[in-house]
Amino acid sequence: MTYLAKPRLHHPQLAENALGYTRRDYEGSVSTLCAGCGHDSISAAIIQACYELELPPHRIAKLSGIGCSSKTPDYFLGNSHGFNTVHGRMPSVLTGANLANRELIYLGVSGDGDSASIGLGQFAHAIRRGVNMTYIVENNGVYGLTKGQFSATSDKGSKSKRGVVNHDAAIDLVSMALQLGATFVARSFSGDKAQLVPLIKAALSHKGAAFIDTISPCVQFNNHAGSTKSYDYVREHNEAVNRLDMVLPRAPIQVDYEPGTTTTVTQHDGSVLSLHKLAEHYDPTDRLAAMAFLAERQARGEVVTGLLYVDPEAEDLHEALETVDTPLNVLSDAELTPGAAALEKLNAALR
Ligand SMILES: Cc1ncc(C[n+]2csc(CCOP(=O)(O)OP(=O)(O)O)c2C)c(N)n1
Ligand code: SF4
Ligand SMILES: [Mg+2]
Repeated sequence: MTYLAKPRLHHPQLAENALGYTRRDYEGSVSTLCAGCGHDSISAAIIQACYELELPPHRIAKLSGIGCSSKTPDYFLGNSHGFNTVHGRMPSVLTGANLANRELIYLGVSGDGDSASIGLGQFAHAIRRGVNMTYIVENNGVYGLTKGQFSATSDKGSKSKRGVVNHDAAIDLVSMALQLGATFVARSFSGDKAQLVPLIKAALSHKGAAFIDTISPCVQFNNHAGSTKSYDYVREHNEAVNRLDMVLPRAPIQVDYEPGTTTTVTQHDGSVLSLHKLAEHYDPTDRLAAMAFLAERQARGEVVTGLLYVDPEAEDLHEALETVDTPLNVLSDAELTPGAAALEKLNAALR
């Protein structure tokens, strides 16, 4: 039951981060998802990432839409701000919250139905505007909550559990995010925590629109032979372009990899992304090359994962709009209502 809180007791020697919090302090209530659902692994990765980044839970705002995936914010970050919107509307509510208070760290969690069908327009505009957020789609290629209809990310030719063939072309959210101007784009797999945790950490540290498409098998409706979003299919066709290590600004940079096979990218906040190249010649700072690489591999039925693109110099929506630095909720009445003379001046400027 979603209202069942986890017991607070934990092992007295459970490790603490620099804030004195244990991993348990980043958990939420008991999950009600099906045992083995990929979404629960993504929740665990988010918990681990926030714990390792030493984020104060009260500084995080988690938002979602509707679906099994969108239920998950109940199962992590129980001490953070949360808003469960209506179906497909998470991006606009997140944009509004972000404009009102730029000091919080925004985490949007959605599903392939939520973002690629009813919320496609919302997804597109939040990404192209460069809202400072981490946007995770828990992509199972199916409407899990409503019992297994094809979603817009189901591959053409893939089969439903009952053997029905999907005749519609699939939307690839990663390619869309690249085309729309996202400044951090990654794909991962719920079954690969070693890859997913650093990607979430890097996305949370990124300034601008960071998008992670996470293939997350639905064991109930889309984990059979014929599905391209099953555990077996993704394991067999996963092609990682790089392995990421995320180094916090204050930590010494230690990289184990052979020189020549590692690229480092320093983000706005000083964090260093250390990328061990797995695909020769893959450059995660070249947007056009990334799009071409994805299209080519997709045509071969491969699932390309890793950090696909990053622009470390990205600006966000606040810079484009030249908003005030102070969150709106701490501005005084006088600052929020500058009076008739100021209004008259503004109107005159628009005539
Ligand atoms: C306006 C509206 N239309 C339709 C629905 C029914 N509905 C609920 S969840 C969902 C799809 C969820 O799919 P996805 O986002 O992929 O999440 P999953 O359950 O697969 O994680 C739909 C169509 C709804 N809740 N609201
Ligand atoms: S129906 Fe599918 S997506 Fe929903 S909880 Fe079960 S396994 Fe997960
Ligand atoms: Mg889904």
